[in-house]
Amino acid sequence: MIPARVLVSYGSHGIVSTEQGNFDCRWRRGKGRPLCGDQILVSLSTKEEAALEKIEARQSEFRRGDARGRAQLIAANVQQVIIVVAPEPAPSEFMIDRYLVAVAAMGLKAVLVLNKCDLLKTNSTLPQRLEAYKALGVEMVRASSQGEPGTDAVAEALHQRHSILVGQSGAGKSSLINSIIPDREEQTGALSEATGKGRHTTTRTLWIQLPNGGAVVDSPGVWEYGLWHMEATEVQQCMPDIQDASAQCRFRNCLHQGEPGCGVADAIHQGSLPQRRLDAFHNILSMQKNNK
Ligand SMILES: Nc1nc2c(ncn2[C@@H]2O[C@H](COP(=O)(O)OP(=O)(O)OP(=O)(O)O)[C@@H](O)[C@H]2O)c(=O)[nH]1
Ligand SMILES: [Mg+2]
Ligand SMILES: [Zn+2]
Repeated sequence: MIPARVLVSYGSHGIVSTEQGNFDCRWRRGKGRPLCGDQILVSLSTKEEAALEKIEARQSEFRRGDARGRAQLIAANVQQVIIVVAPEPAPSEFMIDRYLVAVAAMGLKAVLVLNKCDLLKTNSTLPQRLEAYKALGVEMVRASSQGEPGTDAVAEALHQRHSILVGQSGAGKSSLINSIIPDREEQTGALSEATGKGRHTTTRTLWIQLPNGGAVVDSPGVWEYGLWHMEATEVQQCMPDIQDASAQCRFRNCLHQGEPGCGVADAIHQGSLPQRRLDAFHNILSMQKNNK
């Protein structure tokens, strides 16, 4: 048996990377279903085919909620989530807030990328809206794969780490990776099926090794990123600014919807908490209700 990394996972097989090269690998009944990014043990039957023996314990699982609020697993063993946002397509309101709740719930680190800066109009309010997340300790870097300021800052954020790029379809995730890894097409040549022929839209979650250490997962863009089912208290624990302000609420189970003695309402009134963060909290709670 030899160790392998799952580059892409299909229903009954996947492509794995080993010290002896990449192999098509069969998943086997009773051995579990590997995710992109899983570390596994495989046995090599012929030179061309490998079979799954064991999935190693995961350090993390990146997930999303489906339309019914059930958790769907996307990738294993990432350490940070790079949320890619661009002037075009205009970011969906509250999507960043939902990603940040998910990242906190998964115990990962978040980085915001303001991409396609070449398209940024001087009067755009987007940079300012993204800078506001700095108050939550989220780093924001600017990038463009078609002009200034280039992609160096993103390359630096990815260096020696395991990251997943997420965001809306068309935000430029794959273009960022192509610009950071010039030989990417070569590396993923065997995976052309996974990226879809004649289309640019990413259709499969792919693990891509970085030349100087680390790896980046490219994932299909989403229209809306949904959360899996969480209780209101758990959502709040994943929104540190709301959680802090709620320490002053008179009622321990206050949902900050006009209850008397609400510390969150006070914080907004005093200007220490933006109204849109509370709106995001309520947006998440109402999406959670629709899930059930
Ligand atoms: N002007 C400009 N266009 C860009 C930039 N990055 C990507 N694009 C264009 O935006 C479109 C979408 O880019 P992709 O890299 O495929 O976007 P993606 O986020 O991977 O999209 P999905 O795979 O569907 O999630 C393409 O037509 C790119 O040429 C950029 O920095 N500036
Ligand atoms: Mg893509
Ligand atoms: Zn309250």
